[in-house]
Amino acid sequence: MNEREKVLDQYSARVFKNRKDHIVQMDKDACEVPEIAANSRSVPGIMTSRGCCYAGCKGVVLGPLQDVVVLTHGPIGCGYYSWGTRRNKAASEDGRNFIQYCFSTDLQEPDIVFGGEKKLKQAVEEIMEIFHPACIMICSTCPVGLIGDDIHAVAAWAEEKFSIKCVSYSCEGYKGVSQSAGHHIANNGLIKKVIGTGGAKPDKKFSINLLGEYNIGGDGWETERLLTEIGYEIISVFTGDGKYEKIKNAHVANLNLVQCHRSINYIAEMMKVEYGIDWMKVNFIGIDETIRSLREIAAYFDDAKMTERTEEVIAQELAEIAEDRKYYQEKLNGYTSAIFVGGSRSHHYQNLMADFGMKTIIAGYEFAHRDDYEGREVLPNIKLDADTKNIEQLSPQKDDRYYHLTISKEHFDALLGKTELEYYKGMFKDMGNGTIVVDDFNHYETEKLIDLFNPDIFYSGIKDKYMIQKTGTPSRQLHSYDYSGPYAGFQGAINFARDTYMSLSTPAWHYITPPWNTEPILEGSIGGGQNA
Ligand code: CFM
Repeated sequence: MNEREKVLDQYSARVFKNRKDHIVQMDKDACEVPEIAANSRSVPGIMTSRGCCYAGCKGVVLGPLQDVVVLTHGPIGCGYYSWGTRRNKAASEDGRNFIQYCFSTDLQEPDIVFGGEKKLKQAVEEIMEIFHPACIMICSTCPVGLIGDDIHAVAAWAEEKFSIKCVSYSCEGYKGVSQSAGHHIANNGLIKKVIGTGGAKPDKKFSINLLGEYNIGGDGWETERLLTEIGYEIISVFTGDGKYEKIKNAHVANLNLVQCHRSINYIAEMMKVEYGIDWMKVNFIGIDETIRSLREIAAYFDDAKMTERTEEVIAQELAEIAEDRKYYQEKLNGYTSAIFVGGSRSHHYQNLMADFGMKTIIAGYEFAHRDDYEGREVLPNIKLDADTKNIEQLSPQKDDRYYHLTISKEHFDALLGKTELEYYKGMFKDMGNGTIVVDDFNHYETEKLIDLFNPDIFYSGIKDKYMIQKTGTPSRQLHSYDYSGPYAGFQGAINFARDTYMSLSTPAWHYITPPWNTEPILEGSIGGGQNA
């Protein structure tokens, strides 16, 4: 039995049937890129680490917008628990930073019975009176979808009455199988109602949008610093420390950089059709990956001065971290790691760990799709199920007002295949033989894999961090960075290495005896029914 089979062995026939396709053990000789089941419903009753559709829309994509009031239409719990749980960092020059507030309509039982639209209008009126923002976004939670409040009509009313932008999102928690559905819904709303409404004309030469960068721990700021130092003009960031006022003019940029493919690829693809803007998959997590990304951006613009400046900045940044880099390479070389995060970082951070000689032996995404594992070449083979079809698929059209091409067809074709221009290779290609990949991992699988592989450190999130530490394995959060960061770019890589080395050298872990070493283990199967 290999490790994969040992994990699955505990499952009942029904659960086994579901989970077996979500767990892959890499065997490069048999198959370079295996197939994995992803973006499908979790098994009911199993402790998954996923979030809901509302979390993906309100929390992930819209939450970081500093000049937008994001109003949760629903009971207070959804608003309260989605407030401040992600480390959205924003610095506002004029003090108008709404992300420190929690806006909710606080629906009560009578509203559920008689309808909540009145309360929603009242909330919008109050927001206008107290905060007078230029843009309000309304996000529905589960009960709103069930009772059928027409939030879109209220948004239209608000636009008319207050002459503001008001965008409504039917992102009820149950809308999809995970927060991934919410990313898609948020992308749709931004492309339909915000991007391209600012009126600016494309006239800047080295202008870019940074997509899928949410400024966790200040990563966005560090990335922006590097790009600006080279000489790029950043039109907008989606959406870390982002602004409605900037995103509405995102259509003028000459290149879209995609950091998190999972959450934002829809906007990148649609902007290509509407405005002709090419997109490039970048990764500013990891030293070698940051260098690769900067060089590929330079190759795209193909300007001698910018290419020279890119190399200057790389050399300068490398010189600044040289001593620390060497120190941590010596300290971290040979350590093994496990990494379970949402839909991008489990891949990105493998590159950063490799910079310091660490090897990832367990990896998994909560909610990524097959292309995030297997690469975008798999896209034509993905069958859309009913849950996916439930989300609106837009058919964007060319916008003649702003359509602009930056590079020639010949140059574009020459870059295809050589760079990650309009391509993402996925996680599998970077994983070694014998390593294991789990889609929509749960707590049982996490525990079992620690037992089988005994990684030196386990990166994941708050839901499993303490459970992992109880096994005597150091754990660091890669959603929030345990309040540290930034981890992006050159300086960020050193911060990450420092934090990792600190965790690995904490003597506390050696004093912990996992409970199963001293207490009798309850025997049983998982999922009920017959055993496999
Ligand atoms: Fe993209 Fe993210 Fe992630 Fe994500 Fe997230 Fe996040 Fe994440 Mo937490 S947008 S997929 S929904 S990189 S909040 S900033 S850390 S699960 S791996």
